[in-house]
Amino acid sequence: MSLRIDILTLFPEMFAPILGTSIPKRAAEKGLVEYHLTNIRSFATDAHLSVDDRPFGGGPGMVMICQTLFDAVEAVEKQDSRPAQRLLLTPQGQKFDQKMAEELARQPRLLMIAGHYEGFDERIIDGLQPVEVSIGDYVLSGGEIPAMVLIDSIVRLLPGALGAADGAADETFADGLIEHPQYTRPREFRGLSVPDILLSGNHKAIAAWRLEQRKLRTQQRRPDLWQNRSSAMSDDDRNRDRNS
Ligand code: 6GU
Repeated sequence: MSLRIDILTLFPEMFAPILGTSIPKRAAEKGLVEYHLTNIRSFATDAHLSVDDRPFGGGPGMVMICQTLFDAVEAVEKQDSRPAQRLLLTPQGQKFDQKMAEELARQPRLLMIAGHYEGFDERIIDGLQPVEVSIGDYVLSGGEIPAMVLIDSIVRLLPGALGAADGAADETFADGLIEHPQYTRPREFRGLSVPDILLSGNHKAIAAWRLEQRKLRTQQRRPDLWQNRSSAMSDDDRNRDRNS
């Protein structure tokens, strides 16, 4: 069964170039995923087709109203019997990471709510009980780009999404380490050469060099990742690490 992704947004047109390109496009063509875009505004009921209103208590900006979002979620969920994991994109959410991508890639159906404006009426969160997700500590104008970030990272994890040659298993973050350096032809470019070991044909030595590079680069560039990895490891792992 393929993964169904519903996207509720005021700007469905933003998604076409991303979903229609590269891996997200190929995954849909292969039947691994289906994308369903719904414009929240099509559930507006007043003459102005309102989806937002001024905040009670005053303050700047506008707040997404309950009615259009509740109606949209209920209507979209009825389109398919698979239960949907509801996700709401907001800078107040849990920080998205590779582990969350892996969990979401195992679901039968995801329903992403991308808001705009200053925020959501809190009763949307209380009533619809979505998992609130953020992609990092910076402010974006809306949840559309974050939704696309989630979709890209999730879809490429679906079995068969990547060509046999690609493979997601040994990439950065799969095991808490960033990637080793890569080189391709020519062997020398403007006086800069490729490390000799990569031209040696000794596959065991190359694998060992790459692992060492990944560890060194993780320690130097991402001490936060290195710390997490060390504290997650057993004593056996640590001894193996020290002796390798
Ligand atoms: Cl999910 N939404 C918005 N508006 N800004 C963000 C974000 C989400 N994640 C980081 N910044």
